Amino acid sequence: MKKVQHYINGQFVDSQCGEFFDNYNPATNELISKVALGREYEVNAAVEAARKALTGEWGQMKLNDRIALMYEIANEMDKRFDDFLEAETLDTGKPYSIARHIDIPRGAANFKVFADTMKSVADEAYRMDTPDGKTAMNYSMRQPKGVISVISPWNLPLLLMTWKVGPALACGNTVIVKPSQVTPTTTSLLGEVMSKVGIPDGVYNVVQGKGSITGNLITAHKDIDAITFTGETVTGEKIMKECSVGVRDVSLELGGKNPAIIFEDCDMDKAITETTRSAFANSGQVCLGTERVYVQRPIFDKFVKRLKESAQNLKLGVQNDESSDMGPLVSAAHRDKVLSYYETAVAEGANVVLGGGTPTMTGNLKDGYWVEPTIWTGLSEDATVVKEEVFGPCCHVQPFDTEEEVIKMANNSPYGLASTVFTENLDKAHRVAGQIDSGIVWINSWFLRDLRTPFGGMKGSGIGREGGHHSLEFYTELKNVCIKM
Ligand code: 6OD
Repeated sequence: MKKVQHYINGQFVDSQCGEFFDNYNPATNELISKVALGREYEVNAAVEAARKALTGEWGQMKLNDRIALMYEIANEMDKRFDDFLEAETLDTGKPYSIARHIDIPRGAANFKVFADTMKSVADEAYRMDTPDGKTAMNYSMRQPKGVISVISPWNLPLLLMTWKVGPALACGNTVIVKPSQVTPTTTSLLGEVMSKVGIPDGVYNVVQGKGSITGNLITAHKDIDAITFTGETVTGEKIMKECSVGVRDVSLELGGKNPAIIFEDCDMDKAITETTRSAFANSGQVCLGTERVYVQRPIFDKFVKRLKESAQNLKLGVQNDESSDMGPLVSAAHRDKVLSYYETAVAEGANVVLGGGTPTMTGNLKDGYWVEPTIWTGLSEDATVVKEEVFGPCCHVQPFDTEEEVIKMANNSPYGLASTVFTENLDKAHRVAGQIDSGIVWINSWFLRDLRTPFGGMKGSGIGREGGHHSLEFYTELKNVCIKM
């Protein structure tokens, strides 16, 4: 049986206590690997190695050499594209058709973009008159924040982990990564890449484990300078509380209940294509995904009919079937949670336009964690599935009459991560984008990412912005030097 180990101080190791936990293929519920369970010993060893590396070869390295290493990591990831693809799709159950175009290329891109960013970091300078008639010069400089812990989720494991490891290393920090317990493998594979390209020992560390054990040990460790986390809002709140001890910095990318606003003057084909993606891609397990769809009344019936037809055409299938569009959910626990939302929707009076249960799968797929793509109408704004993040392949579609009304509906949420607006009217697009409370607004598109732009959420969707130069705010300390002439 394959083992997934920790990567600490440049070495792949089992846990000192010898404990492992099971990792399953979501499509079949078959055991695919045994994963080392990190406890205090491993967390302490990783923190110690990461701290030591800050003052060794890595800490002394010239910026240009560090930037060159970032490109080498990206190149090596590209060379091992198929290994990453295989590992990621087995852990998550997502089809090649998604991982090949989204997850895996973004792994390498996340190192390249921050290597590029570091080439153009500017320092500020201010000349001043001093009280005794002389002159002083102030200039700012950035230095690495120190040891950063990256706690990454299971929905886009490689993409979201490297989105944080990329800038952390490019800025000269050292990292301790704790991937989700259900998707451990690509984090470990990245250790092989780090070793191959010559990243010094202790710079990139991985401690595998469960959130309730390993995650808690990491967030409570006072020698970790900052934590960056992507995941559920409730966990984010706990991490933030923990980080208040020792006044440690935190960057949080949390949940969403993202609205799509479809105006009657939209290009219907575009709106259908993009909303099918935003609601059902990755089996709805994307924090940026659409779960609330608001459609202007004159086109409501037509839109619902066409969205249903489009979602009906999605082919559910295993990861290495090139023709499948949608895989299973990531775990049995998550499947049960999503199905319980499906039941609640019906209990609260939803009209089920499509799906609402589990599909009939055959052969060894019978035991996988499959759910149907689901569309509801007819619920009120207070209904559970209209308010809470489901994180499954589902959406509720509701009519609206006026622009003013739909902006209120869209903003009626404790979250504020992403939104989409479909209209061919440029003025309206700008006007509406300016009034929606979300960190990103996509007009006539979805998940179109320029990695230099600020990315993050408002309200309960997170704290901080990452991307391009914005990532420097979290991954560096800004210091002022004042020189009296
Ligand atoms: O594209 C990104 O950089 C990003 N952070 C996406 C987040 C997706 C959440 O599921």
